[in-house]
Amino acid sequence: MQKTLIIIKPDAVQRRLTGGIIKRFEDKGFQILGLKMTCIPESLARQHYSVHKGKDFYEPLIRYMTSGPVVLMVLKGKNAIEVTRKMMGTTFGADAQPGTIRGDYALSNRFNLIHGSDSESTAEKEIKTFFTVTELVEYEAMDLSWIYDTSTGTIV
Ligand code: IDP
Ligand code: MG
Repeated sequence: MQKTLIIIKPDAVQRRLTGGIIKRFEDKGFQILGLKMTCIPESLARQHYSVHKGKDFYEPLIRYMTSGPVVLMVLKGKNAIEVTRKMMGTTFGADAQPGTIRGDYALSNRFNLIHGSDSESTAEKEIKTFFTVTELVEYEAMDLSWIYDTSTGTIV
């Protein structure tokens, strides 16, 4: 089972899309291990997006990510990183496939509502950056055997 960090970005919070976005991930079968609302300090935003440092969209991106509260979430599930990114849609709102979060609710190249980790190593790093150990709850999902076929001893 994989874990990933999701950020419901300031535009999504202001547009009251938080609940709808969380619902999509819950409906899919992902388990929420951590959830909180916060404002990301500028230093943390710079660190989180350091791969984009020097690009023309870096400074506006930092202003965007620090412009209001965000909702941070750690999700767990099979192939969580790839599946959540598929559910998010491609980066630019106007290009994103209908049926995805960005495809259904975004038009902007920058204000695209949501972040999701893009690899196992970044997920591990990002989860540690935004959540303390005590903020993450490992608990048994009672419906696990209906989300997946667990009858053979592996998760299918
Ligand atoms: P991702 O969020 O789909 O992984 P990245 O390429 O990692 O996309 O870019 C990080 C964020 O920076 C995007 O989600 C978007 O908010 C913003 N961004 C990326 N490319 C552009 C651009 O060309 N113009 C404006 N903003 C951009
Ligand atoms: Mg990215």
